[in-house]
Amino acid sequence: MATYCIGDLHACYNEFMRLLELIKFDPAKDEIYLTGDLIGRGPLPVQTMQAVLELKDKAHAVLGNHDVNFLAVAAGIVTPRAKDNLEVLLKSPILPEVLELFYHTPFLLQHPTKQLIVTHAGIYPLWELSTARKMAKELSKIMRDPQRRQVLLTNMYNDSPDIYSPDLSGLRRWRFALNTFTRMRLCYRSGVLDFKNTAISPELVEKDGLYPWYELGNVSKGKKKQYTIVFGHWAALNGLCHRPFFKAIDTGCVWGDRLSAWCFDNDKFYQVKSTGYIQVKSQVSKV
Ligand SMILES: [Mn+2]
Repeated sequence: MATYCIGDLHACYNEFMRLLELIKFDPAKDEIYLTGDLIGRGPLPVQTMQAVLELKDKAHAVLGNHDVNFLAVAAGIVTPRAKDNLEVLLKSPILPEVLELFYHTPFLLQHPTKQLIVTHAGIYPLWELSTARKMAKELSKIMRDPQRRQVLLTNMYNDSPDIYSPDLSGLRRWRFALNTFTRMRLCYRSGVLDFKNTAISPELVEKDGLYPWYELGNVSKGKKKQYTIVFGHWAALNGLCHRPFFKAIDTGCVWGDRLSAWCFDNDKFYQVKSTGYIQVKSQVSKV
């Protein structure tokens, strides 16, 4: 059985189907781990979510910031932005199924037998894996509870707190966990997160002491069982992080680049070129 991790789909249904063909995906033998941001910005959210629903237990996903934003839009907390292209999904008959799926989609996936961890943005560098697992579980509990979910979705658009403390409680604790699992990119050695920068530069590292989170990560280091952490979210990295235990697999399909799969079992990458968002968008408007 092969385990494939697939990067941020962002509603790029056509590329998703071409990638499944390329890897000769066989639902009888293979399984897929999706790094989240299944929808948002891209052209075909209904078809994409329909495909994910049809894959049933052959596809496992984590929640990304765009998926969580969709939940806030569906709950009437924020107005949908045209550029996110979510309205077609909000009006679709599969909406209840999609919402149910997202409410039960975790923030961290650990493979039952292979040394594989998947999250959307990464693992906060000051956390042991056990803490990350605990925080992800806490957060999922909130997402399944309609009242507390509403509180979190209403108050999630905020960068504070920017550093973890075990004493964090309530909304601040949930929001910190949500921000690390779905939005994190750069971090100071002290553990303070930075949400302003999206690209890595030598100046940021040398002058400001700001590192990609995985440079500081201690989840796999020195452990008997070394986990490979697979993540998406950071399209600007575009292939700059393929290390033995960290794999960044969002290769910017929705921005016109590529959709990528990484196979855990043979450590190979498989990629299809994006047909280009603008081009596909014009197809949508014809429907
Ligand atoms: Mn993202």
